[in-house]
Amino acid sequence: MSAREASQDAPWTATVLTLFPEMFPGPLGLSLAGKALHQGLWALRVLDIRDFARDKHRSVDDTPLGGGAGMVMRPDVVDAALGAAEAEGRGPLIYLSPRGRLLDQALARELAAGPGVILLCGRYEGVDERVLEAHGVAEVSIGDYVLSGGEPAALVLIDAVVRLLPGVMGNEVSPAEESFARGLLEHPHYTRPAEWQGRTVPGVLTSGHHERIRRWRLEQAERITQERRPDLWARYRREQDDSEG
Ligand code: 4HQ
Repeated sequence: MSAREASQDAPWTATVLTLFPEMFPGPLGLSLAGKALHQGLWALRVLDIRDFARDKHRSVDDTPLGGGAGMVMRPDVVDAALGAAEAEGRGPLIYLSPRGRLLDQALARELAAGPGVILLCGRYEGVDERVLEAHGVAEVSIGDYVLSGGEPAALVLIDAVVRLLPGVMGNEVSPAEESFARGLLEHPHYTRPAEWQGRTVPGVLTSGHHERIRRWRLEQAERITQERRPDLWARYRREQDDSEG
């Protein structure tokens, strides 16, 4: 039985709720994720939030109570859309928002281990708070900056998860071996020619000495992490201590 059959038939499924369904699959229809999508290694369902608007103008937003700029997505419309998405199951309900838990490799791994995700993409100033409460929606942020909508964040989250699914990575480094899995930034990479515009490749990489190459790459990854990301370096050192001690 294949990994997919063992996981009870349906592949990992991203359900996206959006006012801009044309943005999907977008870049996820190409390259690694796109190939895996066509192979059925994961599935994408896109629901147009506007389809759940009930009035004749199909309005999805309204002005903020208390005043102020912009518009807020209506709770009744978002409720109907979430209800439709939840009826089909497949994973935690997540609203993309700068207020959420920061997306990192650990969260990507957690989500990849489950049946899928239901992603609510907000536009305007966001969604009426009560509908998030009523559905017990979790919030995830892709970083400390402001997007004009949740859709690019949803694309980022799905990309980070899909490449971890069984069978998706093909010939490339397995997710367990890649640098970030160990909590380090990547070592430098080189290809031919060994000299280019007067710049040479570190000699060890053309030495054929696999153990020395492995050690050199680890040293470089550690040096770069220490220099650029003291936060990741501190955590890496802690985890090393814990596993040695
Ligand atoms: N937004 N990480 C505001 C984000 C965002 C982020 C999404 C902007 C939701 C209403 N989402 N809308 N950063 O900036 O996830």
